[in-house]
Amino acid sequence: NKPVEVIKEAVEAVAEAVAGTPPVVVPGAPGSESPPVAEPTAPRDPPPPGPEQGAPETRSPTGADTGAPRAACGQQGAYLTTAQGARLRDTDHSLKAGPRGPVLLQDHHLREKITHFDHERIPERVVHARGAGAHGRFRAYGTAAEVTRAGFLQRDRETPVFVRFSTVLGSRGSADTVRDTRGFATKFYTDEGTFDLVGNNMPVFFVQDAIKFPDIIHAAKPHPDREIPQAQSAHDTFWDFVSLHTEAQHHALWNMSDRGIPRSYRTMEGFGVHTFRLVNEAGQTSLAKFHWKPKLGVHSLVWEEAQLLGGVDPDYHRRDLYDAIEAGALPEWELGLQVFPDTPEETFAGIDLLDATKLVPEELAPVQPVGRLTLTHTPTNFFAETEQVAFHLGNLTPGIDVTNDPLLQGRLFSYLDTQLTRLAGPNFPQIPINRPHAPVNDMLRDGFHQQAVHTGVAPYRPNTLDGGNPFPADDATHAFLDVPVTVAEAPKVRAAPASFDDHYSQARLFWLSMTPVERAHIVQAYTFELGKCHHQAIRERQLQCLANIDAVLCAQVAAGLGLPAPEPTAPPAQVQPSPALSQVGGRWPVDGRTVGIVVDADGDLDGVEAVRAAVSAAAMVPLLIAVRGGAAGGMPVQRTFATARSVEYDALVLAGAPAPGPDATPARDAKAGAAGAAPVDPRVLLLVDECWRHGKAVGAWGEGAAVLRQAGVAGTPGVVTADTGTAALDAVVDLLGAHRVWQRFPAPPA
Ligand code: HDD
Repeated sequence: NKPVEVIKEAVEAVAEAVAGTPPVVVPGAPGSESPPVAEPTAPRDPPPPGPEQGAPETRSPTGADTGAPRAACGQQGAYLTTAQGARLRDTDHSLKAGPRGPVLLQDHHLREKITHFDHERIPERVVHARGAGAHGRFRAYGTAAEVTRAGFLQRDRETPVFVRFSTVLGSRGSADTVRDTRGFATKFYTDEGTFDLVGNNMPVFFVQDAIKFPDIIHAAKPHPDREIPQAQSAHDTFWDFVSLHTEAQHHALWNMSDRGIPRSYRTMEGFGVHTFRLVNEAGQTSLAKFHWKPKLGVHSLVWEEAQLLGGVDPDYHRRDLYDAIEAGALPEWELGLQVFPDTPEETFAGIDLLDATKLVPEELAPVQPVGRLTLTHTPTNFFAETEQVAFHLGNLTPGIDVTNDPLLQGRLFSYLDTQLTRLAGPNFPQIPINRPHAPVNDMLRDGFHQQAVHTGVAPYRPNTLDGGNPFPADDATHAFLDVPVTVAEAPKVRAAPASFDDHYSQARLFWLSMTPVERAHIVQAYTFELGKCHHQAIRERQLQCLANIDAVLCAQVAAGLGLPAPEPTAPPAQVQPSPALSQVGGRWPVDGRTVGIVVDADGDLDGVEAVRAAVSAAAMVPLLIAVRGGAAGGMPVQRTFATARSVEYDALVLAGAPAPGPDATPARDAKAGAAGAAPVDPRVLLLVDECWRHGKAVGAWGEGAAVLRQAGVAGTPGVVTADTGTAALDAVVDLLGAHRVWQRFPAPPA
């Protein structure tokens, strides 16, 4: 569903690059009027990456720019070869003793081809296995210079980045729109070394100490006996754990909120979660939390949409990210810092900054913007880049250091460790996507898959034989500084500070900060998830936790489950709500949003043409939906009534009232006919019905208005009609700026 212009541009770019060859046509591309060309037979070089595709810069394993073209090894020249470069004449037939005879063991090409295939898969990430990535750039405003000496945060400094978004629980092939936390990991290839900010779309975490990480993940992953359910927390072991291990309640509440089902990676906030220690040029330190603020605002799906998408388009978030970049709607975030004084208590406004189950409300410590991230290119190759990228919290650069947060400390071990299995050995930093852009001279040698051909004889220090190289750096030459914080003399214990015992006050703060519609969604989410648990005792124990968060929350979930609401075990905490935590309200850009346009051969096709152009001009994606594929009035039809489902569109515009297609469901036709009007294809009525239920803007002009009447939604909030297509679109886009028509939900925001 790339806009045709983009496809055409890409095709032209490829054709230009492959000089002397006939233009390439993407066979069957929507709107392509040329017939598919015959398979090219004249030898030619591989095509270069498409215009929207990036690739890791080709650096030598030591970080120096080789100036070499990006062409991957294994894909050079015009001819098919073995892995050793011997040219092959046939890759379709095994070497046999006669055409009907047995295959010969001496067929090296057969064995090499199958062996390599057999080993194509690597272990998926133990968590965050499902993800999508993109290349981009980060430009600093310079506003962080007072608190950190980090070079990439100095004014106007531009740094290449690679970002990977992910779900936590599902396997590599799981659906994108499940209810889960999302990962938001950013690799900054700075000239002082690589800095990785490995965060989530939620500012708090389930556990306070990394030693509990295997427990929460074992509880949340599928049950070990039957390996179900996939990619979700709606099952007994998850709620068994979080109801017993009550420090998880705050994060669980975020997962049950709309944050657990984002509309898009592009509409998620990101959080570094932990408190970091920053150091400025003068050596002064401060504590800080990192935030990513999306330009498009924070928006979510509604639960029914998320569930439908799991079947209709399991790759929804991945597709959305790529489509937006390819359509030129480049995703953007502002990086911000909450800065706190570095006091011995390491608290701010009474909040323990080392406790990852706590956030600091923005009303108490504003998020100060320090730079802008723009994603500019999709990967050239998913495996090489998105799958092999390896993040690590220990990848720090001068000016940013860690704190004693026990969750952070354990992570410092885990990320390097896990890559040794996942990427099979210690040389994974040499994989192109992981290569630093700063020069590397590390004295690390040998190991599996060593790419570097190291020179010299003295990978040790001190030495004279390699002229003393490499030399230690200092402040002036940008050495990393381990901040010499005083470590208190204390007994060796397995214990947490008393402040870590408060498990409910911030969960309550979050709940009280939600608007009524967001609270209603939270109640529905808990009711769904606990309704999926088989053990009554687990439901009851979780209700007890909810009672300790808020009596109304508990009562409403209990009512949904048909259980009595327990009393809290302690009086509820007195907390100030933080309006910044709500995602309802405000108006936002609509870049990269998808507008479905229902067309009818008898409708106003000129008007459709104008609407399509206006949607594209607003950096949104128009998708034409018609009874059958091909073209309508010369415009490409991207969806038919058989392939279209409402959940793909952020808004719907109707340009006609299409009669039932030959493959429409007869029962619904009869019903529509009985209403006295000319029957409309029932799948169009379903589109309208679902869009309406999900709070989406719906517009119509001309005959399209008849569909609204027949669907029973005419004249309701967020349903507009106009004389022309562009006027209808204007009204729809205006509504889309608020993300949803919130008035349609049973509990509208106050
Ligand atoms: Fe983690 C991956 C984020 C706690 C152990 N984590 C991983 C990824 C993200 C996070 C975004 C995917 C990176 C990618 O795209 O490759 N993790 C977090 C956040 C945490 C957190 C925000 C808490 C604030 N993680 C955490 C703990 C541990 C781990 C406490 C272990 C003690 N995480 C891992 C891991 C993974 C990982 C096993 C799996 C794949 C990988 O690292 O490279 O090491």
